Amino acid sequence: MKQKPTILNRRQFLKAVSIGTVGFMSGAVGGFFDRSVSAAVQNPRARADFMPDLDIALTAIPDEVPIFPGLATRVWRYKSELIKGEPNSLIDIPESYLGPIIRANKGARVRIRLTNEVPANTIVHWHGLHVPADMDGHPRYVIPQGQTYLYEFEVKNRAGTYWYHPHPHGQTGYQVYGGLAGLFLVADAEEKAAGLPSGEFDIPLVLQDRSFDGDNQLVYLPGGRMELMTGFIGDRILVNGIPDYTLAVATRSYRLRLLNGSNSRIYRLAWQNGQPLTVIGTDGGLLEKPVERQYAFLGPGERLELWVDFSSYPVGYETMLVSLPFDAGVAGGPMGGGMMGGGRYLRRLPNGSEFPIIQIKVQRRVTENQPLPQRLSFVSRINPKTAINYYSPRQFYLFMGHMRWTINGRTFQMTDVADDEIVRLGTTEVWEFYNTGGGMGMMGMANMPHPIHLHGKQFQVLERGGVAHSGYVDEGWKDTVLLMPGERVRILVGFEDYPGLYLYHCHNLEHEDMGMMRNYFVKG
Ligand SMILES: [Cu+2]
Repeated sequence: MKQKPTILNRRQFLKAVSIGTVGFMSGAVGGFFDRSVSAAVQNPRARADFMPDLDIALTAIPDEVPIFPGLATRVWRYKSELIKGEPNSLIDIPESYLGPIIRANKGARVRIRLTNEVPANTIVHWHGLHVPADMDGHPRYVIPQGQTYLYEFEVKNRAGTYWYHPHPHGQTGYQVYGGLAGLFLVADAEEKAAGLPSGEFDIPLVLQDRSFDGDNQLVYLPGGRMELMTGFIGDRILVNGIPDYTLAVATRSYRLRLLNGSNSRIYRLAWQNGQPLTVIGTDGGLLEKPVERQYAFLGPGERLELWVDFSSYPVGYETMLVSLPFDAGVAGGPMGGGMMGGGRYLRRLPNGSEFPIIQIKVQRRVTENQPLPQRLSFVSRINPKTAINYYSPRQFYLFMGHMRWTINGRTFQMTDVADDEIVRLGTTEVWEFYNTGGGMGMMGMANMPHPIHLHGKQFQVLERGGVAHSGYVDEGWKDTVLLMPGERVRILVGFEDYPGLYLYHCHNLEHEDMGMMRNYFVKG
């Protein structure tokens, strides 16, 4: 089961990462991997008879944007153009450099023309969407600068908060960090019937952490190799690409759609004033009914939808959405990933520290309001007994081997699939992930949280075991599930509709880029 560490990939990765320490977004970073694999696979499935309801040109460009007073910040971002569709299908978040919000109805046929104008190979992954394998943004489909990749797919997902970001192997962390990410919101009749706050009362909130130098430029992985083991942790919290984010609200209810778009930071969300969180949705859309939590973890890649009512507060009232402290595990020795030890670099806002995320100000009084719906949607439970391997789940051990994070001791190879990574189209399975951590890191035992993401599928969490943690929202549909050190999670996943090669991986983007990612093959 164990594989030898792949020296070539490791070198390629370290090379890719070193770019970040010498001037972010300023140089050419393309061409790290085998072009014979990635060469110009434009789109084998584009069909002449595809009649899109929504047609969008999405272009990745280098740009400079004002984030702080003074010098503009060099970023990479998505600019977009609506070629066909309702005007509100494509919305730029005001004052944000993040990608536009793409809005589509369930059942819509979507065409997206991705053009690459950044000096690196790239490809876009539609995180959470159930699409054919060659529409999913697998790294083998990367396109070089100057080329276009045509996506055509039908939106089969239920209403929910999905998102998109680059997925070139070894450079995902760098490119997402640079600004390439956006929301993909799906609507349907069931969501509409639920009667949730909409329009200006439905607020997208993309949470990311960043570090900037004295010239307002992004700094990536200042901790070098040590920081690869833990993942990038920034010292500024940005919401929708904006620092010190303030949300001015009216005295009424809101729907807040939270995405953790950070490379590796985990948030333990709570209201500063002690009121519980009212959670109405997760990765795969609305829950059946609202649930309350004193706090909730949000790992990289995960989404959480909150309902909150400010009607009982006076104008002028202020509160905050905060991240509460938690034990973020240890990688690279007992000193917490170089946070203090080794003298290599100082992390001012370590993972698991306490900080404000969003400042809320009640700014105006309104009289109309919408109550919290007691019924949100229908979530069809997968019967565990329908899983073909219910009594012998497919097992995945997450641990460090040879100073790299692995899944079952393996790391990513572009088209590699092991015998135990092949599933049959039309079946349902139980997959069991063990965060065994363990192994020796660079300076000792390595134990870290790992948010595990499956491409192309929504799944249901069957049960958790191992160490006991609270604060998860495992209800409803998920595409990313967080495992704290020592934890075990069983999920139920169905392999419907589409055969082909898909990814599963840790969504700590530095872990992913290191190769904590594998293919699984859906055999038709
Ligand atoms: Cu990980």
